Amino acid sequence: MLNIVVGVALLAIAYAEQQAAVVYLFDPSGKSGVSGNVKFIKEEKGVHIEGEIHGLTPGKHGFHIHNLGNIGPGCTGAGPHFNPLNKTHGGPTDQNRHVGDLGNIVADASGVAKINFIDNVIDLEGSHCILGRAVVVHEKEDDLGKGGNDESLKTGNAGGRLACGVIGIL
Ligand SMILES: [Cu+2]
Ligand SMILES: [Zn+2]
Repeated sequence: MLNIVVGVALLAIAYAEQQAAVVYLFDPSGKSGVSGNVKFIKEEKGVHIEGEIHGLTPGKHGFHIHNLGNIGPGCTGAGPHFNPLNKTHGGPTDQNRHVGDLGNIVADASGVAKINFIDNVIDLEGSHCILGRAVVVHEKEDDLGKGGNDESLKTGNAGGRLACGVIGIL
């Protein structure tokens, strides 16, 4: 009996502590036609990122958390990559990366990118918290800081911003 009570109590705590966030991405300027939904679910190994983006050209597109949840003026209002540790731009598995550097998503021949991976640098609380910031999908491939020029170490040369959205509590 005590086992059951303790078990139920632990389950309740686990449930209450599960954190999740969601973002709807679109182009505020209406030009790109790119849109989608992404969820962020905190798990033991990190933050599980899952979703789907439509309307892309086939291939790789830079996918980042940008600093500000300000998309009223368009996706440029989101500012630079979320970088609380003041590092240079990199890929998701690099030691030297912005907290917001989530690498590339890959669109198939019909322009759909299915997203499903875990990142253990972003968080839904604390100093790496992404809540209220913006997700941005870019025109081009992110070179992950290996492009050999200054811009590569800032933005990965990922080009224009096709869609963005503010990350909200789910
Ligand atoms: Cu970006
Ligand atoms: Zn970056």
